Amino acid sequence: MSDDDYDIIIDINSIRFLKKRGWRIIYSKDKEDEMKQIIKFAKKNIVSILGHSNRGKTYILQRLSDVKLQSGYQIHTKGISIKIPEDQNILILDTQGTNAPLLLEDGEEDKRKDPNFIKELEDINLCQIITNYLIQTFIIKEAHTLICVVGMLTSSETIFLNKIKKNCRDKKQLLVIHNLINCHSKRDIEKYKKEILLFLVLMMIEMITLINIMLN
Ligand SMILES: Nc1nc2c(ncn2[C@@H]2O[C@H](COP(=O)(O)OP(=O)(O)O)[C@@H](O)[C@H]2O)c(=O)[nH]1
Ligand SMILES: [Mg+2]
Repeated sequence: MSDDDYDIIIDINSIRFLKKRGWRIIYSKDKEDEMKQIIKFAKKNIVSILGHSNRGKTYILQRLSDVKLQSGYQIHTKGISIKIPEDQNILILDTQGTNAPLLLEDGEEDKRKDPNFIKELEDINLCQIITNYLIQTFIIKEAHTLICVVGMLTSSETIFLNKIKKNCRDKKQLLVIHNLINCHSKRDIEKYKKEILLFLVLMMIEMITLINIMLN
């Protein structure tokens, strides 16, 4: 199971479960004491990753760090999942990712078609948005190296990147990976090139405006 790949999992599912059953912290069985010591004393370089679900975050972490982490469309990384590779001075924080399907409890799935449940679904969705916001804020603050994975730069990904850009003020290494797993044709790639150009132009305009404001 993919959970077994990580040393510690902080199972931040949704704030709506916080009061009911709390958030579980799962340690790998044979390493619990060792892990507590490492977290306490080691000054590791924190490498973390953010992005929508199924953008290849876990896959990329595995390829970059060469540690075993299973990825897959049906494998969902929990909350903040931590891996401390033995022979590297890094601590990897993998994250569940935004835009994931709603986390429903037993019985709620059957109520989906009930029109009265729609209001509840809105609240459940809001809880999940707030939870993701909490995770993002924590990761942006704590990571020394932050990797952001985007796909075809959808509007929500553009908003997400802008938010990261605004919040990464301290000396942080920021890497943006455009993982084009869903780009299948030449036409897709051409379209993507135009979108990225537009994004860069908008960024330049924003920077020039900022410089102007600072100079005046
Ligand atoms: N070959 C290949 N597969 C990828 C790449 N990025 C993601 N995948 C696959 O896409 C699926 C979702 O990736 P995953 O890392 O689990 O997404 P996450 O939810 O963002 O962590 C997995 O089956 C990955 O193996 C890539 O760059 N190349
Ligand atoms: Mg993952």
